[in-house]
Amino acid sequence: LSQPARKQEYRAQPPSLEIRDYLDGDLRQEMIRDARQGLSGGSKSLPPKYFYDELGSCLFEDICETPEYYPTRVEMGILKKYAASIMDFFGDEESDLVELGSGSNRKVRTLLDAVDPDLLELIRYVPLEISQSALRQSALELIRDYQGLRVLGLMADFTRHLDALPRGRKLITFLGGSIGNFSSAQAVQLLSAVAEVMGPRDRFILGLDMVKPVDVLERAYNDAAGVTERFNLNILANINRELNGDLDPSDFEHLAFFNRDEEQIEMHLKAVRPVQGRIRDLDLELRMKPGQTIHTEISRKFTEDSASKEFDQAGLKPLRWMRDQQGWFSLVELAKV
Ligand code: AVJ
Repeated sequence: LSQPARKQEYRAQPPSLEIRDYLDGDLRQEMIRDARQGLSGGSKSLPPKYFYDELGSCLFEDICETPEYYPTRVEMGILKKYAASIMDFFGDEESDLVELGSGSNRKVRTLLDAVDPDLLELIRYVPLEISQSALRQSALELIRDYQGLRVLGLMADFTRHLDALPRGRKLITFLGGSIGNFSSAQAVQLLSAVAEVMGPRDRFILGLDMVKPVDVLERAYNDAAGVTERFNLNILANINRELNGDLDPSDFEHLAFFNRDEEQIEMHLKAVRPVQGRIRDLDLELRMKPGQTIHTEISRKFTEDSASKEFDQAGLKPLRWMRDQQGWFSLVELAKV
């Protein structure tokens, strides 16, 4: 009887980190479905979320350091400039700072650095992230570096588990321009799902990469050091490892170009010779002719008009647009209609 009381004495402070797992293993089942669907028919594709195994997440961090890949740097500049005004959201009552697809914690640090340290205890940081390693490491670093901050990590997929988000007052962020990975219809679906979990006082900060001169766009996805090429090819290594495949990355080359009609960058893996591979866990033979491609990513680029149409359809209204000087990237602050 005396033990529970004792335990409580030791716990002078409430634990500041909790992690909840909403994936519990069904990621593999989903990969099986996605890979079978994407690789069976005539026109082949793989969803870009399979770039982000452990190596892929590192390669993406490296892409952000290349001189050609401007979005991360430009977005950081905007974040720094507007951090204090964005974080004015906090300060009166306990609220959550939700980050969808948090990855590394560089962006949230920029936001937290703009907050009076005495107010940190009003904030609970809620990263929602599919990669367990990224989530744990980043959460531990944050509670170490920001005294008073609480963290609730959600191991989850933001296309399926938004109902895992806490119901209280919150500021949601979805940065980096990753909304561009989704077709317009999918984006409206995702934005609607975000609107669904928002209350009238909640706010949503969304990062958008904007339409700009084609040479700038194409260079950003064809860096001279070949990091984006390795990132693109790594999706094959991920499939090989997870699904027992023997695809040979050297059968493929990296292809990235701007599709002007769709206003999107497209990334493909293009067969440079006849491909004959096998993915055992799918019981699938992959045959491709030289020149045929596996479409691995779209990265849509927006205008204020094209984005506003999707906000409208999703039941969201823009309250302000935060941009860099050249208008290359935007952070939009949205509220529920
Ligand atoms: C992380 C989805 C925003 O689309 O620019 C970078 C991913 N792909 N280089 C993007 C990516 C190739 C990136 N997002």
